[in-house]
Amino acid sequence: MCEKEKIVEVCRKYSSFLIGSHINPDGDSLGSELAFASLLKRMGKKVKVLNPTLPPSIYDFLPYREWISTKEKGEGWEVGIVLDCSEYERLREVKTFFSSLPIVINIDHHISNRRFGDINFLDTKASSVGEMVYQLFLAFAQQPTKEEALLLYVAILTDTNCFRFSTTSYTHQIISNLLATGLKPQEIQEKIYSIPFSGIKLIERVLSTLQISEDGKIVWGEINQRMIDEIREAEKIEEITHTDVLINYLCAIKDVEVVALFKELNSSEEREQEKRVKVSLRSKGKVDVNRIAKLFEGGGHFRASGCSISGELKEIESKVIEEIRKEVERSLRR
Ligand SMILES: [Mn+2]
Repeated sequence: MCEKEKIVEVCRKYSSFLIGSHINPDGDSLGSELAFASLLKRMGKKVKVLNPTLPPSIYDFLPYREWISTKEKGEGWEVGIVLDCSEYERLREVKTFFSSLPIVINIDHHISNRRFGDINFLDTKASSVGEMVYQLFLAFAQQPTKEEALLLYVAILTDTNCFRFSTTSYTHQIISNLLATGLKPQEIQEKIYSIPFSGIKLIERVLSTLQISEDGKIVWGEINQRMIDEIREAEKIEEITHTDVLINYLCAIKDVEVVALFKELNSSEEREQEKRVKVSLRSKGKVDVNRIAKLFEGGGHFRASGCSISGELKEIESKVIEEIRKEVERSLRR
């Protein structure tokens, strides 16, 4: 029996499910977990979606967004389903609610996945977990509803950076089937990718920090806490959204192989104000940035990875750039 069939069997047999995904959820984790939760609910199952952190506000428009909770007491769920999450640690505070369950299903496409489930449905070639969840719908002999199709569309759209990375003809066939439910792709893309003025002001600041290696293969920039505070004050806003899409613009620079963005994390996100820097890494396809992220206890994919390191921004920057240089040299020499 293949992993998909095992998942169908478990989902038919049991009646209560706890579904979760990684800290700071993205479009793929949210779309995948909500679509799968909706399918199970349609089958009459008891379902709860439990995440360590709430979604960013750009995803407020997603159907069933209100199902996501960050609180749980431990109510004797039978099956845990963890999506788009390479390891238990990325579930942070809610980790034990999943790891203590009798059956855990792990559905993921990260190369760095640790196979922590009782059933591990892993496909590192899949563009997104959304694509894998679509396959599960077929394994259940179910077509997605319009709402579920929207969720899966967002999952695939965002993880492929608008269908640029890791897509195959099969990915586009799935997209075609999803759109056939009546989705309006342009409206959805505008909701996710239009950037507020404050975001553009932040890009202006980040561009002024850009550096490029002598060989032109590595580009990096930084977002420090001062920039964020100043823009927040000038624009009179609470939160600057879209800091994550910024790195994708930098990937457009010609002949660059690796892009890195260093972002000082807001101390309130972290326990006891310890200084941390979030490092986002992107590759054009020749250099495996997952190998670099792993050196700093992070991980992800060949072309997109990240890690979070405690310490001072400048120090971390030079350490990471040093490792990127080695990896670029190693990869391009082959
Ligand atoms: Mn993903």
